[in-house]
Amino acid sequence: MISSKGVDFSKILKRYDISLQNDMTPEAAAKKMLPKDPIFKEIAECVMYKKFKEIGPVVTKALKEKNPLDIINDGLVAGMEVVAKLYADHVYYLPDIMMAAKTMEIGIALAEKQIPGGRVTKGTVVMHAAEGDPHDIGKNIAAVMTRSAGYTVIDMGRDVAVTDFIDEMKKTKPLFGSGTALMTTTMSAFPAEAKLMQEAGLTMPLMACGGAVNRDYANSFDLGIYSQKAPQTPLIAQKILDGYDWKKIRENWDSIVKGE
Ligand code: B12
Repeated sequence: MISSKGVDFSKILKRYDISLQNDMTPEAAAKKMLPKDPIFKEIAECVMYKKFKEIGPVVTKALKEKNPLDIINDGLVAGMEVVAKLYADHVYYLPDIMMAAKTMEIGIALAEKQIPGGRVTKGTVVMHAAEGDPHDIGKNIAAVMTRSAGYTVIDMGRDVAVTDFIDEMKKTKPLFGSGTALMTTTMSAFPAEAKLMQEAGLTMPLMACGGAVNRDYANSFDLGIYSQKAPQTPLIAQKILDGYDWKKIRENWDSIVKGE
C-alpha cells in the first residue's frame, strides 16, 4: 500500500517557478514589515497568517492594554500591508487575501466596539467604493476612523453605481462625499460623479481615495480632494467643518494632514 508517511508536502505544494523569480517568503516579509511592539506584532501575524480563529482572543487581550484605534492601524492594517506585499510578489493568491481580510475584519469589529464617542455627531459623510470596484477594505477602515472622530458615516458599500451615489448625496447633503478606487478601470467614476454633483448644484468636496488614485488625479477635477490614508480623513473633515471649500483644502493639504 502506498503511504504518505514521511512525505514533505512543502516541497510538493511549492511554486518553483515563483521561488526562482524572487526571494520573498512570508517569513522574510514578516521580518521586514511587521511591527516591533509584541502586542501589535501578534495581531499583525494573525492577519498575515490568516488565523481567523485566533484573532478574536488576541484582539480582546490587546484591548486591555492598547487603544482600539492603534490596534486597528498598527496591528490589523499593518498585517494587511504585509499581505498586500506578498500578493504583489506572487507569494500569496486571492484566497489568501480573502482569508486575511476576513481575519482583519473580525479584529476591526471587536476593536470598533471599544472606540469611545460617537454619540454627538459633527456632521454626516457619505462613503462608497466606486462603481465596478469590489475593494472595500480601505474604505471600511476609513469609515471606522471617521465614525470614531465623531461623524455619522453613511457607508454605501462597494460597487456603487454613480447614479446611486449622486442620489444619496442629493438626499443627505453631507459635509463631504468620499469614494475609493483600487482599480484603474474604476477611478474614472470620481470625475463623472463630481460633474453630476455640480449639475445638481452640490458644492461640497468629493474625496477621491484608494490605491488607484493619487493627489494629482484627485486635484484634476472640480470638487475633487485627496486623502491618502484613512487617518488623514478626520483632519480634513475638521477643516471642512471650519468652512474650508475644496479649493482651500487643496491649497493647504500638506499643512492639514501634517505628515499623518
Ligand atoms: C484585497 C485585494 C482584493 C480582494 C478585495 C477584498 C475586499 N473586500 O476589499 C479581492 C480578492 C476581492 C480582490 C479582487 C480583485 N482584485 Co484586488 N487586490 C487586493 C489587494 C491585494 C489589497 C487591497 C487592500 O485591501 N489593501 C489594504 C487596504 C487597507 O489598503 P487600501 O485599500 O489601499 O486603503 C488604504 C488607502 O488607499 C486609503 N483608503 C482607501 N479607501 C479610502 C477611503 C477613504 C475615505 C480614505 C480617507 C482613505 C482610503 O486608506 C487605506 C489605509 O489607510 C490589492 C493589491 C494592493 N497592493 O493594493 C489588489 C488589487 C487592488 N486588485 C487588483 C485586481 C486587478 C483585482 C481583480 C480584478 C483580480 C482578478 N483578476 O479577478 C479582482 C476584482 C474583480 C472584480 N471586478 O470584481 C489590482 C488592481 C490593478 C489596477 N491598477 O487596476 C491590485 C492593485 C493588485 C495588482 N497589483 O494587480 N482584490
